[in-house]
Amino acid sequence: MNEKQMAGYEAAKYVKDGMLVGIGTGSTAYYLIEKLGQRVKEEGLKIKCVSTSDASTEQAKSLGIELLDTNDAPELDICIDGVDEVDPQFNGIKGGGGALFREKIVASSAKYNIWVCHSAKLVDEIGAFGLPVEVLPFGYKHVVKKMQEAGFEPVLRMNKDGSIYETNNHNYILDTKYTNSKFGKDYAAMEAFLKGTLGVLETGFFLNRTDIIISAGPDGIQTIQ
Ligand code: ABF
Repeated sequence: MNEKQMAGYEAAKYVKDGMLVGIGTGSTAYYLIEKLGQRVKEEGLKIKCVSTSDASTEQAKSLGIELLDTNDAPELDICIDGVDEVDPQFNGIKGGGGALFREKIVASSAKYNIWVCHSAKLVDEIGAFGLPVEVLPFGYKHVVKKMQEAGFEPVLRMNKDGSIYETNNHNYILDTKYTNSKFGKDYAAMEAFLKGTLGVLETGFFLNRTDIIISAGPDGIQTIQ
């Protein structure tokens, strides 16, 4: 079992019969969904899930997991998702998989959040990964200009074939270096500036938005409160 599988499978233990569950996106959340599918099949686990991406929806459907639209599930019992980078203060970065907007909506509707990750995602200080920022395609170059003026370094995410990457919401993503911005390490101020910029829809800053982190590495599983 690889580390991401260990973390995903461990997190699946927190899911109990009758729960409404937010299921995340990415290669670690993949294993959470896989284990939930096994439990539905083998134990008759009764859960309803809200997915954060088309990819996770397809995987859950293929495993016979019952899905709900987020609009039909006002409050979830738990949401389990991956993360790209997280520091000891639980300042997290998400969006490497392009699902940050739906992930933040689903996570915000849950009573309890868990992030699952390889231990390599645990850093002393966030910054190396960059910050995915979801923007409306209409006028996105005006957003780029405003961000550059504030010291951010946004780069439009592209597909391998040279086309512009689009999220499941048909928006664009600006992958953004932020360590040279005028905000220093004030991530909350950065997020407020970005969210106040016309055309920015959501950022990959997930600041203190999880209750625990389950990480797995060469030394095994670690649950961080
Ligand atoms: C998801 O988890 C995404 O926001 C993020 O890109 C992804 C990364 O995790 P993994 O390493 O598990 O693919 O929340």
